[in-house]
Amino acid sequence: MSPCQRMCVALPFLLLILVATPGVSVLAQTGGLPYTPVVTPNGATLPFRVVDGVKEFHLIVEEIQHELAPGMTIRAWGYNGRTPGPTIEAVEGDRVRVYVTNRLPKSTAVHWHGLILPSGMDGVQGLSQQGIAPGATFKYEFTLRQHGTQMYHSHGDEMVQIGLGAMGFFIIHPRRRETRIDRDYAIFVNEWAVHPGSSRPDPNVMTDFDLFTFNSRVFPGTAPLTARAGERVRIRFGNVGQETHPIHLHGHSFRVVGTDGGDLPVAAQWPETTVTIAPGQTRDIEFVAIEGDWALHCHRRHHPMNAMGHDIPNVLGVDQDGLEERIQTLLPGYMAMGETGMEEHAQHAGHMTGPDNTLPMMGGEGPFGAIGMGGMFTLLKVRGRADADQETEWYANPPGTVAEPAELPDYWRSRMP
Ligand SMILES: [Cu+2]
Repeated sequence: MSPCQRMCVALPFLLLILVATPGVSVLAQTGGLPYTPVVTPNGATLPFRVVDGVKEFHLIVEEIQHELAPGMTIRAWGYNGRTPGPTIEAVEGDRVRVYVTNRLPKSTAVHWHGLILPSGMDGVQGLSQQGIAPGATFKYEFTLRQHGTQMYHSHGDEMVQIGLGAMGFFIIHPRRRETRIDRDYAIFVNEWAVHPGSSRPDPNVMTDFDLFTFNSRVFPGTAPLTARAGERVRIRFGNVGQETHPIHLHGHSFRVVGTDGGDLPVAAQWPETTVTIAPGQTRDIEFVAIEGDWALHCHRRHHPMNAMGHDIPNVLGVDQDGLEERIQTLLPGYMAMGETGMEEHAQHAGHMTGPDNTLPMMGGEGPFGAIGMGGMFTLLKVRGRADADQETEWYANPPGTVAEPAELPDYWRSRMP
């Protein structure tokens, strides 16, 4: 048994002792917080202050310049300078007060999605409250009567305001957790229509989106998730977009451990390698991290792609010999591509120029060449103790564990058609 495996076996017992010992809580292990703080990759956590026992937050909804990846910035609407807005974290039983200041040119309201609260605090403009006029500040206050991965988003002219990025996580930790989470991540899945050469997301698009994001970033602009081998990792996914996103993690079998309704009892958790997050849902997954560099991506084939034009003719298998020169007399710089697939786009991305403020379909270099991905794609980088601080490097595969060119054995060669 490796030291790491021994640790994994011993850890639950240690935790049991800690949890079962009066006066000792998980509090002691997390620097004063009764939970492992959530990390929102490419995002932030909303600071709070405590006033007479109430956790007080301030959200400012406003127009922002948001970078999807180096080379492309959009004019979005977000909270406190970002989309998704900063993650709100609190604990079941907390009383929270959230001031919301509207710096949009239009009235808004903030809906606390999935929260159990008084009807008048639900944040639906016109139904539960007056709209927050431009320049005005409203106060929301309620007690958290549940735990789970919840969300907040605009509920005034939703199609436009959410379509431009007005969303964030509202994560409520349970008072006590039986199993410690070592790494806790939160990722919004979303899709955008930003037409080539423009910077304003088009909220009128219903189905034909061209950019697909994790926390409003596209690969290679997505921050990797990191962990040590053997650690228990939770990833929370949220979706207030238009599409479902089946998110697939390589190299692991995870358990779906929570929904918007809170943590699932152990007997109700189910193993998966892909979890689908529909609009309006959140899903939490957990797994024990295994060493390596692993892909985490949406499994809809167009979603790990950038600026995907869907109206192009299919030239797969079409002989384009001599075509390039002929078309270049009309369109200088034309390149005949797609005859054997799309992957050459990744190679051409470096020297071809597209419209301003538009990303190539895919990009990102791996240790063995171009990765050929964009959009909803990121990396889970897991390292053992020996490589503790090397998650910025590529994983050093142990000798003999990388697929490589090989001599085909006679047995198979003789049976080749
Ligand atoms: Cu997707």
